[in-house]
Amino acid sequence: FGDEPGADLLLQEARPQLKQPPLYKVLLLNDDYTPMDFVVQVLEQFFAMNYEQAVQVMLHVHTRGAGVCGVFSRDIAETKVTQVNDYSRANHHPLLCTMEAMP
Ligand code: TYC
Repeated sequence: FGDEPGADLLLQEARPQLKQPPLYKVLLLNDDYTPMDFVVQVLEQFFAMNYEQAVQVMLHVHTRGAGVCGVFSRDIAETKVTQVNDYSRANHHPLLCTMEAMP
C-alpha cells in the first residue's frame, strides 16, 4: 500500500499541509429600518472596529446594499452571524448578517 493516498497517515507519519482551511466573508446587508447608529454599534462591538471604521463600513452598506465586516474561519464566521442576528432581533431591528465562502 506504500503509494496509496494516505498511506503515510496509516504509518503515523506527518504530512505537510497542502490546503489552508477555507475563509468566509461576513457581510452586513442594507435595509430601510435599522438605525445607522445601531449598525455602527454592531460593527464596533462584534467586529472590533473603531468608530471611524464602523461609520465607513455602515455607509458603504447603506449606499451599496451590502458590505464586508471581516474575513474569518467557518466557525468564527458562523458565530459572528448568529451573534449579530440574535442581537438585532433582540433589539427589534431587521438588520441581517450573512456569510459567503471566499473563492
Ligand atoms: N439604511 C439604513 C437607514 O437608512 C441604515 C443601514 C445601514 C441599515 C447599514 C442596515 O446594514 C445596514 N437607516
